[in-house]
Amino acid sequence: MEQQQVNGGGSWTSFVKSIASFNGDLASLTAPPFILSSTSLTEFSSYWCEHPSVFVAPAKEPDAAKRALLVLKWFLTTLKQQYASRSEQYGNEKKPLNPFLGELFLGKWEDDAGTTELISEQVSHHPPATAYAIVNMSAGVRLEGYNAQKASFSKTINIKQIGHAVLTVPSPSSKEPDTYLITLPSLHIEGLIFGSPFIELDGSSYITSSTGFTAKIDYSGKGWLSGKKNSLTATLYPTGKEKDVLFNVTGQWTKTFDIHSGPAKHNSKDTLITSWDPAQSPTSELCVAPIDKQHPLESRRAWSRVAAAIAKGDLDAVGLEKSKIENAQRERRVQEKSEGRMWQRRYFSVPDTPDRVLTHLGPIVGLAEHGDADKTGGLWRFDLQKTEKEHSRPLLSEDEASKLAKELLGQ
Ligand code: HC3
Repeated sequence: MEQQQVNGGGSWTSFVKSIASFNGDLASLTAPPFILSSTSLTEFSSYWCEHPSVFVAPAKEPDAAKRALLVLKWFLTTLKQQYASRSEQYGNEKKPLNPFLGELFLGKWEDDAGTTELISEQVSHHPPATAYAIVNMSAGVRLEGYNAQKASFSKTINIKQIGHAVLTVPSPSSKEPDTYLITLPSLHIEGLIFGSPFIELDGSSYITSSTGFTAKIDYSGKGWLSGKKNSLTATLYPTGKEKDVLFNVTGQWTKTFDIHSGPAKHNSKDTLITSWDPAQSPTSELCVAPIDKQHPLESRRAWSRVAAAIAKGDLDAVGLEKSKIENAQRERRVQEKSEGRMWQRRYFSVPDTPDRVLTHLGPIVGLAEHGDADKTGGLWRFDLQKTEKEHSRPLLSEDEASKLAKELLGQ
């Protein structure tokens, strides 16, 4: 049945028809109200660490191959949150808010793994790119990365993810930590014509390590190899020796997956090392400051009026509140240009020296030395100095905060 029109929003059928002439700009899709989310894409960076103890587990493993396996396991456990949590929560995938330049999403997890901090920042608006860092100081584990999306239409909306992530884990046998270069899977939207869009992953993604191991993950959906939706198979092998499979994984990234030693053709009860069942592994809650204590550029504070309008289903107010932010941002960019200045990113920089991780590991997984810098506004890396400066800055007074909100967000 066709979804009903709410407050002047278009019907699902007209939305689906409009997608056929889609120009690749995801932000420009005018979706019906029930598909609008009040969550900004800057929040999506938190999906990388909803099980902090799994995130830090590699730091405790002395064997390099098993450490690489734990990194693969952690990566696979993040997929459900990343790509299926909205459909599980709301019954369908939603259209997230398109972050403005400088938007921040900050939080921390406090649990058995200690404190794990999240910093997510919109580092580019044209093209849109979000950078993030997730750091657990006590375990010495750090994830940094950035991403953008390139969309196209062929039968459905297809999204290629641009960018990559780098996980740093202390090494028990060397002063230099291990680095793991992680590529991101492609995805497409299923269920569009039925009015209940959800994500399916496709193609392959890789994790390759400075310790000489590579994992290849293959994704498939219903009607393809396994016949089950959200299927995956993965192999871990010494880099360059794809046939010498040390470990393999099979299952579904939304349900359970099994990790076996050796190649899949020998899989049996005896080769099973462990299974992951998300239903048995509750996620850790991310702590975010209350809205009135947030910086005006923090996502939930900045979008609070838009979120309230979405909750009410008031599309006119959604449009009005969004355009206040967009107009203020446009004016800001014009002003910066006229003054020969650039927006200063708070936590991330584009280093002017070649990136060591990409130089060494990029070619193994098909990434160029410059990453995808041309499509993400730069090759973004977490900047510790900037972060220390940010952390030592005094909190804004109410007056300063409202002045900034007016100036940057028109509110
Ligand atoms: C494509 C997507 C925006 C991008 C989202 C990304 C790739 C962002 C980085 C995260 O780490 C992983 C991730 C998960 C979901 C991706 C979103 C799914 C849908 C959204 C489109 C812009 C909305 C398309 C409209 C709709 C609802 C009809 O499908």
